[in-house]
Amino acid sequence: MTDAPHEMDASRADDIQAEPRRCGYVAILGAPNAGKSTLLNQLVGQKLAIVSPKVQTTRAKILGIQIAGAAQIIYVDTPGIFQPRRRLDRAMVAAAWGGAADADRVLLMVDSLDGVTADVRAIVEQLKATSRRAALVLNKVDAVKRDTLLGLAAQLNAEDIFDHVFMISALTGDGTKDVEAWVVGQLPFGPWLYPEDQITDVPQRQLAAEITREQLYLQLHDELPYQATVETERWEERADGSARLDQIIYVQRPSQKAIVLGKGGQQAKKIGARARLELERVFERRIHLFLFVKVREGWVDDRERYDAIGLDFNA
Ligand SMILES: Nc1nc2c(ncn2[C@@H]2O[C@H](COP(=O)(O)OP(=O)(O)OP(=O)(O)O)[C@@H](O)[C@H]2O)c(=O)[nH]1
Ligand SMILES: [Mg+2]
Repeated sequence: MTDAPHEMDASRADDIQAEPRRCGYVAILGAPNAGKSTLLNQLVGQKLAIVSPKVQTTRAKILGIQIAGAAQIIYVDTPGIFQPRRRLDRAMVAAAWGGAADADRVLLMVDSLDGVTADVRAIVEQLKATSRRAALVLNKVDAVKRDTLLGLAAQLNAEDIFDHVFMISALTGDGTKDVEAWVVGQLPFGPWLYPEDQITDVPQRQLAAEITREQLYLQLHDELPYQATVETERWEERADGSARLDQIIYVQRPSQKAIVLGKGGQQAKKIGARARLELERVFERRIHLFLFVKVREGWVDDRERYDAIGLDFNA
């Protein structure tokens, strides 16, 4: 009798052997605002990467790990690729290409509303120059006409670097299951690289900082969000199951601090209130959020800030 459970375990082990495990990295590349982070969140089924209508929202590589049958897919969300001008730009674009170089497969995501922009053309040229093949993911099908999509697909397919073309909406999830199914078949056979319950490499403190930075992108205008960075300085567990978070918003100039704070601190209050709601949703617990705004002139040339973001200062 005591043998029964043992026998069941053995048969399960056989099942796993019947379908060999696969594991690999799949980089999601594209111009800023293509919808890469939206796709990552959609595929993993959880918010790991922040999303905004502004360009250059994502600053560093983010892993989203998904298990599909016998496969462990490690998606790599990357910063948008564009013509870099400043140090932070360079570090972000270098992080994106680094993600592609390390990946088993590349998905090139194109915003179908924008079409083949100069940035898209430059990415295609770089893929060609490095003999990298990719799958083309035309995104935002919910917002464009079918004819536009077919035209885009034909135009990009002529480049002869794409093994497959997908037309999806990362926002609604339309077509994303097809991407997943294709990716699984592309992954090399081998053991899983991450524990089964791990879904990202982003530490909690950093995700929390990103969620506040998302509010800067959603609530502030022009260049300001780009001039700011957020760090979680303290994460304190409370006996009642809630957590207290202290975060610092670094800006470059006193005039920017005044904008973030707003009249009588109203703007900062609004940013904090929305960020707290989103933090509670993502972490599924009560959060007490304390925001501080500090001027750190030239933080964009401060090595320590790059380390905190996970970027290479010397890229
Ligand atoms: N209509 C529509 N909008 C989308 C879709 N996918 C993403 N978006 C929107 O496009 C904007 C950019 O999305 P992100 O996911 O932040 O884009 P990204 O490529 O990660 O941008 P960066 O990190 O700046 O490079 C957001 O406003 C999204 O809501 C889609 O399938 N349809
Ligand atoms: Mg992004």
